[in-house]
Amino acid sequence: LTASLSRSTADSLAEGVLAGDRAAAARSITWIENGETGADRLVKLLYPKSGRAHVVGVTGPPGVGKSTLLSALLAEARRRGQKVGALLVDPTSPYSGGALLGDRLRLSHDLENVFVRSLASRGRGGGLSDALWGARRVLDAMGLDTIFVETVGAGQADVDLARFADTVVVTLMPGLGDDIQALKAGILEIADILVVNKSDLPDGERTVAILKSFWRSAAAGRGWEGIVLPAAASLSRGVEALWEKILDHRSFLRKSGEGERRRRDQADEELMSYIRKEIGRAQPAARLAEHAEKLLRRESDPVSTARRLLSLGNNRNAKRKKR
Ligand SMILES: Nc1nc2c(ncn2[C@@H]2O[C@H](COP(=O)(O)OP(=O)(O)OP(=O)(O)O)[C@@H](O)[C@H]2O)c(=O)[nH]1
Ligand SMILES: [Mg+2]
Repeated sequence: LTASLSRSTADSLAEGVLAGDRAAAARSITWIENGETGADRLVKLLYPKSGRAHVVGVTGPPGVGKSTLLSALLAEARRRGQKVGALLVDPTSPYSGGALLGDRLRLSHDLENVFVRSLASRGRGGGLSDALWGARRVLDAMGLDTIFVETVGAGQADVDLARFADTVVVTLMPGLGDDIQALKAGILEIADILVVNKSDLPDGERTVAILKSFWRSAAAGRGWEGIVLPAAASLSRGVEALWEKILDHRSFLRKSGEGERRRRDQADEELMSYIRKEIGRAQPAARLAEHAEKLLRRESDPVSTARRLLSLGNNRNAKRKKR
């Protein structure tokens, strides 16, 4: 009974999402995050209807003004009649039952109809939220033109974002351009567009100049010369220019084939995220720990154990399917 109930709920949620219903979208994402029975079916139903939305990742060190910038970008996009939404991956604050981070993302009047959702970044050592792919498919199938994703720039999450977003906007602030070598090894490598926010503060121009002279974008050589833009998000300065650049990058992706290349990477990544999920289901952490114990006692080796665990997983799935 529970199974058929969740099946019909999944069907009606999917219907709601496809009709653009924001309540249905919010519920769907909660389902996906909590790994409810039926969430798999929901993703299966929505996936074929997705793929149209442009995904823009906004990342950068803590406190540079990413959320303020995002909020201004959402308002700008709305003014231009675009359907937009945002997913905030927030490793610094505890999961709040899906409530948006009201204090951080100051929602102006223009944003009343914009779908914004925070996701806890749990699992996978500092990487992006496991539920992020599913949440993206929900917003995508809802018919949004652009989906923004905010992450705090920190190691693994950056690498993951580069294989999630179509366009990566890295946000910095005055002074942060000084140690260009340190930045180069990390966050600058994934950027398509660099924004020096808080350019109302001293040294804004100097930081822009330093970055302009040293930084080459991730797609340099493929026809996209990265651009460095000053902005002051809290004063709504530089936001229009940034939105224009995002649109330019979108058309570059389309024309150059780079967009297709990125989508192929994303498909790989999305598949891997579900493979990891399936392995986790078939081999719960407790069982993995038992196997690790055996390895420590040298009763087995990791190569054979991994192979055995994976084929065990397959048999289980095969049995489940037959039932
Ligand atoms: N002077 C100045 N302050 C700004 C500007 N943009 C944002 N701020 C302020 O910077 C602080 C941090 O802004 P957020 O938008 O929360 O920054 P964030 O990067 O999203 O922060 P985390 O998500 O915690 O990493 C807030 O107090 C903002 O008001 C700006 O352009 N100029
Ligand atoms: Mg923020």
